[in-house]
Amino acid sequence: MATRLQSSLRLVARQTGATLARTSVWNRPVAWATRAAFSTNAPHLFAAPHGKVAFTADKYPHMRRNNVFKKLSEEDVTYFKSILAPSSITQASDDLETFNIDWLNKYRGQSKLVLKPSSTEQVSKILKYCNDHKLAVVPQGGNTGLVGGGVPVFDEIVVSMSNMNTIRTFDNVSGALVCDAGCILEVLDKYLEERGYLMPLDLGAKGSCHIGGNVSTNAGGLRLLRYGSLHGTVLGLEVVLPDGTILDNLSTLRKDNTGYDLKQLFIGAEGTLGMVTGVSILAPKRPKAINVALLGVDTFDQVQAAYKRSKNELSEILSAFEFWDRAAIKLVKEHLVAGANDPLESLHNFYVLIETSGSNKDHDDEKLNTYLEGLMGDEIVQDGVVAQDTTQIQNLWAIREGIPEACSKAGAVYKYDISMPVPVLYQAVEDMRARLVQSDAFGDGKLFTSVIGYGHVGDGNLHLNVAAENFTAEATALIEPYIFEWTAGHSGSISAEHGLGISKNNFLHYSKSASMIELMKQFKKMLDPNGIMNPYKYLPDK
Ligand code: FAD
Ligand code: 2HG
Ligand code: ZN
Repeated sequence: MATRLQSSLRLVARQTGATLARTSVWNRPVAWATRAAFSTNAPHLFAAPHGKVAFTADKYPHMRRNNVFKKLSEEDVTYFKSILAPSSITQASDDLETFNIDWLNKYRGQSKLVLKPSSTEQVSKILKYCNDHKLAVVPQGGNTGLVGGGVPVFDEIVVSMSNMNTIRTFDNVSGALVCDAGCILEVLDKYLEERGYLMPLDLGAKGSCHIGGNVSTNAGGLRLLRYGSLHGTVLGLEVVLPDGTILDNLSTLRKDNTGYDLKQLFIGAEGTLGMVTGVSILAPKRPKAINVALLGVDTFDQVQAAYKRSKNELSEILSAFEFWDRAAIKLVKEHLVAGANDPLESLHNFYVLIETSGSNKDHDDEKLNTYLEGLMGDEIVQDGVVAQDTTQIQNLWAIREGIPEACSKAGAVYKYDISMPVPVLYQAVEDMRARLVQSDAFGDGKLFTSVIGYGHVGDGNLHLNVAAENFTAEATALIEPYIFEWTAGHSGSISAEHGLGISKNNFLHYSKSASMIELMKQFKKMLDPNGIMNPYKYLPDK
């Protein structure tokens, strides 16, 4: 151990030092690939044949179609044909599957119609018609959501934002970007890169998800620690209300204290209050110097110790502090997610990925070097590497970003996205494992094959993934509501960043009081009196 520690220390020190010599670890002949290859293919990478994904309505027989909603008729389609180009209307059953099935292959709706408006006015006409005729609607962005919110439950009409993808304006002085809601996150980031800026959020699904979807889920992601949540970076929104009213609040101002801040209501509303058609967002300057280090650690206490020190010693240059466990790296290795090759020599109980971003490389290198030497010297970490160039930076991130895909390849994955005080973060994983072992439900040939913990340490956000052979009522009953009770009992939130959709709506009371839920219902009623926007989701129906 001591020898390994010694050599690890040298390793990190040499890599962050002025000469930036490459070490044997980085010279290993591994097939590196870029992470974009994964994310741009996200929706269908591991999709089961569609016929095998059960209809949500069959899987959850207690759910009933609300017969207040009208069934789609030829007359309705004729109207939509009068306002949209033929290529913006999808009715063929094979083509509909992409829009009916979610990224996890868990939920499957039965929509017979997908509309792809190209302008805010078209969205307005669609919603007004649907509202007048009580046709239910599901807004859809990149369909990468993880709580079943972006796909229909029954025969709702899907309104896809994929044709609304124009960048409207960019202010090179303030960094305010105004764009259509259907712009893909990665495309926006590339656009900003050419102008010396970056998007203030980043996530593994960036090659597929839309900014409108990000806003509607209030996505957190990998750099929230540095740039904050969309509740702070979104400057304004253009929203079409269910009755067709266009709410133009595309402000580019940083300060505006005139009245209620209405845009906040739509950030994280998951398409239940209206359709977001335009987004104004504040882009920070792109950092000139980026470092990424990957560390191997023995215990979660040491992960916390490393995090505490990073806040002190890296402070203003710290831009991400992520962790994952041994079960996660095993799945990444087993399923060989593109580009995700582990450069550390042996397996560790925990891994920490630290990113620093700043404006002066020498300054950042020195700070990181001192920090890492301290961690090694005090035996807080056991091994580590620092990326030497952009490709290696991408490769280290590919391990982290590949975990959701690797988990999904492990079978049917139950996903829990919970926030809580950092000291109890990993206890949730340990308690869940212990519970499944005690129930004789964990291991080869048992109901569950893997319990994985990873997430955003800096945000107190754990992703607990439980891989099962199949999604079954028996498996579900072993983890729910247990995990929600556990979370509430530890002062946490049952949804840190993925939202509620159809998988968490009935558990909302674990995180919000009865009076808060009642007020939410009143907002919904006021803005969407016919309940046409994304029904059966978000708010409790029990
Ligand atoms: P969709 O999935 O299409 O829709 C999501 C919800 O928003 C639905 O309820 C939908 O009805 C609504 N909606 C979409 N567009 C609009 C619109 N224009 N107007 C109104 N409502 C709309 N999430 C995180 O928070 N952090 C992560 O780090 C993260 N990483 C991920 C990594 C992977 C590999 C995957 C598959 C997902 C990840 N997610 C993450 C979850 C997901 O990508 C995000 O929630 C994303 O923001 C969803 O965007 P989308 O365009 O795909 O939305
Ligand atoms: C991430 O941080 C995402 O990688 C996805 O939020 C987490 O799939 C998950 O559970
Ligand atoms: Zn996350």
